[in-house]
Amino acid sequence: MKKTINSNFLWGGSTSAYQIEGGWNEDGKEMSVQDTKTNIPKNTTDFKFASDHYHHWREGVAMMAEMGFKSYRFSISWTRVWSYKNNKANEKGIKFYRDLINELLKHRIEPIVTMYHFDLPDFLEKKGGWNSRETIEEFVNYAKLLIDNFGKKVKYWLTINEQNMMTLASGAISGLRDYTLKEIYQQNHNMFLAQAKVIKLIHELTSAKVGPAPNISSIYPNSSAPEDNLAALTFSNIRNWFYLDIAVFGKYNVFALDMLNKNDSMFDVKPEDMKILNNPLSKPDFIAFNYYASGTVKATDPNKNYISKYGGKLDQQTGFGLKGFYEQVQNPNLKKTQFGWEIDAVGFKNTMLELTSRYNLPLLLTENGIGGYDELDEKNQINDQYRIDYYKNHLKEMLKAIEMGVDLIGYNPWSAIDLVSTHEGIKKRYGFVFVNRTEDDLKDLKRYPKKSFAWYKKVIATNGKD
Ligand code: BGP
Repeated sequence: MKKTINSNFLWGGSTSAYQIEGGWNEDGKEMSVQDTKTNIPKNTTDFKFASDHYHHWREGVAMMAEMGFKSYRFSISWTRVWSYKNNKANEKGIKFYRDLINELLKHRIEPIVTMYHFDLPDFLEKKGGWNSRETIEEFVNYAKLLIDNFGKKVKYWLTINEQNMMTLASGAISGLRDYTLKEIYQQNHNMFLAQAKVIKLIHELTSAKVGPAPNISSIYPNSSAPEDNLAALTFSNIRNWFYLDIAVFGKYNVFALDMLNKNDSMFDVKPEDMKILNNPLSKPDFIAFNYYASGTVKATDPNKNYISKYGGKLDQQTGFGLKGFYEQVQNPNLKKTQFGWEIDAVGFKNTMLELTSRYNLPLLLTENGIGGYDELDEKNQINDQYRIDYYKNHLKEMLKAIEMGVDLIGYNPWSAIDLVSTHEGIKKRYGFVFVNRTEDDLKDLKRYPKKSFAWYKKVIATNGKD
């Protein structure tokens, strides 16, 4: 029988705490690395007010319910629920998320909760951040707090959002300094240990399902030259599979290890670490993944002293390079978004097929979408047909992947509501709902459904037929 989208498919949308909430210092919230970021480019919104979801969340949930959401993927702000100043839980912060979760459940929207989305407490960063093993235990304690408070209601947990981008593009994401290769991989190792411990905890204490949420992209070679193919294999393994091989198989990826050895940058592993990473209770139940675009690379020219570690402009989708291994290039076959990210719906299908053939686990899409400039017209409407076109093409390929046997349990595009982009500010919008504010003017923060809102509502109502 032909496989198709299940009737209990988790159609929804996605956000993250620091990009949507605002209320940055309210009700006892402390600073995260996003609040203390100093490298925010001029004229780019910071995260102090964001979309002011902290004061508009009920209206936000009502609009999600109107679209027919079956799920909402959001993150909890670590510094809102735990006070390092008082060394205890912040009850007001806990209440915020308890109310949010209850409101979602009232509307039959399944909460999919990310524990950590780019917003490490500044207190921990100052003590060494993920380079320090202390952060592992802090993360476990924080996860325990979340399980104690929300564990009875949350059925889907995500441990860490885009660990791969957080480490490989650390400057662009969290504004922290450029780390050495060894430091980056030490951070990775420590995060893997933290994740393994938390997955085990969730399995021991609850009946919920849990998975990691990396950013995964199909990687193409620039040509059919064997050297370019090796570059593509290497980048794909370093960017994608390194982060999942360890979580699923408990093994470090050979391409990444080779690259680290050649750079004399191998991280420290304690004898007991591999046991922690291989505990059967620490295995994910599904793989959550974020997909925006594919990537294309070529071999690097050994005589060209062209890059620092990571080459030119770096963000989640562009600018990766590692001397002697790969250099990311533009793909002449693909169109680009207004913000320069390539658009590749077929790559979305390919990515799911690669994930499935490699790990054979259920998949959950936790981010996919297109950032662009949206403005209210004279009738207070937003015609974001370009967003509808993007989604239509991606959903077509998603269906093909499901028909081929990919076990995709949900689609939660980025973003449910407009929010502040990681490095482009509020001008780069992703939502089905427009939030009326600009870079430098908070205006009235009123919410307006965009054209894509009605379109997505129909998609959900027809289970993907639109
Ligand atoms: C992902 C992040 C999100 C979000 C999204 C869009 O990598 O998990 O937090 O920001 O990318 O990226 P941007 O805001 O940079 O356009």
